[in-house]
Amino acid sequence: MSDKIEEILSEVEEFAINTKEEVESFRLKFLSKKGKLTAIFSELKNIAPEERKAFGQKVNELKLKAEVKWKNALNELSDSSDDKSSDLDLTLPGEPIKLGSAHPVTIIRNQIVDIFNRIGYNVAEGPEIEDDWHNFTALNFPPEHPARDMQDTFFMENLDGTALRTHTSSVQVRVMQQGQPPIRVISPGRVYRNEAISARAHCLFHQVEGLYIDKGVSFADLKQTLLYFAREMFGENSQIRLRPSYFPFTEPSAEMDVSCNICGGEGCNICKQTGWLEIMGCGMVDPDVLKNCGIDAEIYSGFAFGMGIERIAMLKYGIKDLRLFFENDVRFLEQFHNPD
Ligand code: 2NM
Repeated sequence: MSDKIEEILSEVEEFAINTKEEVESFRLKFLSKKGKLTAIFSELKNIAPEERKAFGQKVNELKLKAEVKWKNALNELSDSSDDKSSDLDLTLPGEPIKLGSAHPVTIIRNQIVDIFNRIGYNVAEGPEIEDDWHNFTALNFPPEHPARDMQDTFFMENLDGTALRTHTSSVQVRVMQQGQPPIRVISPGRVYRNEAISARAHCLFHQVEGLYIDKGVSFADLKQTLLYFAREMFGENSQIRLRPSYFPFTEPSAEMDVSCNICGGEGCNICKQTGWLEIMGCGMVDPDVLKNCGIDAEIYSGFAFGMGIERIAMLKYGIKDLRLFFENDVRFLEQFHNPD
């Protein structure tokens, strides 16, 4: 019987295991229920009682050897295959998580909203699809005004008398209709104009418009409010200047420039050698607009202003092409971060 054990032992030792398949054939040959070791264990009962102990020990040793050989082969061969689990180093730091960032229009919009929140303005929002009355008529646009033209405005094909709003003044019309002065609101939002897309124009952009109505509101209040805004937005040394202009809904109307903070007023490419950057339009709300919206123009007066968010962002960040705002190229977007 001992010869049989020796024979199996040399078989175990000589069995070459080089592949996963051979690991399994080794197990089947020696360690499985139908394997040679199970068979030799069953011989135990045929052994003379005085030899049983020694025999049992030898078979156990043999079994251990076979098991160790099998387990080592199993580990080695699964290591060198596609299962890399035993190479896993749990102490390594993780892959950094890529965080998104706010869109530059969002960053600048939030800054503008914050600046006006601090002096008592609330945010008002309204529909992007407007009726003709809120977008034009209430704001003093005469029936034949060119802004009402197909070339400038996107009209809704299926809904007569409606269009995509061309400015957020339509929101302020709604605010005036809904409540009496004092009114202090800003309305940020998307606006749409039927323009050919270029580096300087787009059919979609973002505006913030502001409105302040109360008893005795004057042009001097407008000027001081805009100076405050310019210094908060562009730095405490900023200067402003107002140039006469025209809008249907304000009288008098003006364009506001801020001193160029890139060249400090010396003249550069950005300010086209003038030392000034055009920032927004503004004016005293036309009494007819107040009347159209249910506010007594004999008692109340107000000012309004409006600016393009992309334009402010272009000036602050030095962005040269308006189209970049709408392409969502991550290489552009990931350059902008919310100020702390
Ligand atoms: C501008 C320029 C000047 C404006 C007027 C009004 C309203 F509703 F009160 F009449 N809201 N915004 C306004 C005035 C907008 O944007 C260039």
